[in-house]
Amino acid sequence: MAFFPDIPKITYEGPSSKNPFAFKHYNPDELIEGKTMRDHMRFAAAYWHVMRNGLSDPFGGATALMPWDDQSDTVDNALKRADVFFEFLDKTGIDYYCFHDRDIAPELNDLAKSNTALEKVTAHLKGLQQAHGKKLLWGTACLFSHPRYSQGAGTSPCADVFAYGAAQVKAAMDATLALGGEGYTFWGGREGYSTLLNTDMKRELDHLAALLHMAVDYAKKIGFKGQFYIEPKPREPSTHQYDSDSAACLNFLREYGLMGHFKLNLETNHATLAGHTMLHEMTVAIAADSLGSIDANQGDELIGWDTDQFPTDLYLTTSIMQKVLEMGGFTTGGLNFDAKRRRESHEPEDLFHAHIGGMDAFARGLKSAARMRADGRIAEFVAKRYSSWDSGIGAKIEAKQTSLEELSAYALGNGEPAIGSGRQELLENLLNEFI
Ligand code: XLS
Ligand code: NI
Ligand code: NI
Repeated sequence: MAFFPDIPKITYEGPSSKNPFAFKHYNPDELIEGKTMRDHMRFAAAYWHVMRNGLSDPFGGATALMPWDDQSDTVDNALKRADVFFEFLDKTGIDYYCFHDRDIAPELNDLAKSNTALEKVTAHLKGLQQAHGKKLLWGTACLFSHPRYSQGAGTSPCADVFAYGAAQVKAAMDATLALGGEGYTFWGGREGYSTLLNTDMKRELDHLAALLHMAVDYAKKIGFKGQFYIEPKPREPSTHQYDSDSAACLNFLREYGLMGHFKLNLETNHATLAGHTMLHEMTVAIAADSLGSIDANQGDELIGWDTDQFPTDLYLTTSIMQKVLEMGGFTTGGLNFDAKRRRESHEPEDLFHAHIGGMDAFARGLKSAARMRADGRIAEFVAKRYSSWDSGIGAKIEAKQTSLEELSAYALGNGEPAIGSGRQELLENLLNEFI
């Protein structure tokens, strides 16, 4: 059945194509640094945005046209949506997807019924994955929409709510395992606070860590070998979210003995909400060997919300792909379009324009980053900038073979140090050569 009858299969036509339903830069089988573009990117579509986002905003309701969706919270409607979604994956050539339990299956009026609904949809998705050759990048549980989670799930002041959330995590992990998911994500939108007047922060953090440890234990029990991720975000919906940025997440994981079990799933718009660039967040994560996956989107500097726009900024995609190449590529992770169309882009074909644009923007970013690396001048400059650490007193400091006394004697005999220019403008000009 064709739910998008007017949309052809999107193929690569090259930069001179004027066809809006074609890739101008994303050529899945083209080799870059010896690996296909498809394998570099590992593009994923977000079930929640493609199938479930009606495009409402705080001031107005849904605008998205979804002629296939009868708007009922039924398993039948959920199964039909899954069929639509896989046609979308086929036509865009996206290999992976990500979901929350409540995106793919309805939350019914009791937990047992919701679990059964999730199992039914999971079985259907398994068949669709096999038939269409698609894979699950990661699954997750929605522990933020239902009113019971208004004060958190893993950090709820109410133990019964925590238990309910844990039950949802268990069922979502079962679904992820059944679908061969390569990862499982925790994004704690409500795991934070609105006011510290009513909050026992230490106790809440202990509980959140306990939930994550239970997930690690359960994964062992059921044989789930996928990668666990934490997705940082500073706020929205909570006033302060505990997993606020890369550094805060890493500190939390270290403090609670979870470093070996979790990597980070970094989202561009969350980085900017935290007052960082995505490049900063990636650099922090890579330094701790903890960059797992990416939620690819971009924010709007003029709005200041998590606007989850499709990535089109070539400087951004170049810097992201430069870091991905630098770390040796994704292993379990990928580029998940956690992005939505603007409310004004309400027609089904806009889903295609959005993803085509994001994929082409990343393809250009990948090519620019590879050109930059092949050229080598930027890397050479950085290596040279730090070359005083390669020998002499620098090497001694790095090897921890010196002391304040020795360095004092050295500095006294050395005169005023000479430091070279940082050459920021030159490097910015160089970067522009490759974009
Ligand atoms: C929301 C988050 C969310 C996670 C998955 O801002 O990005 O969509 O990716 O729960
Ligand atoms: Ni996200
Ligand atoms: Ni987001």
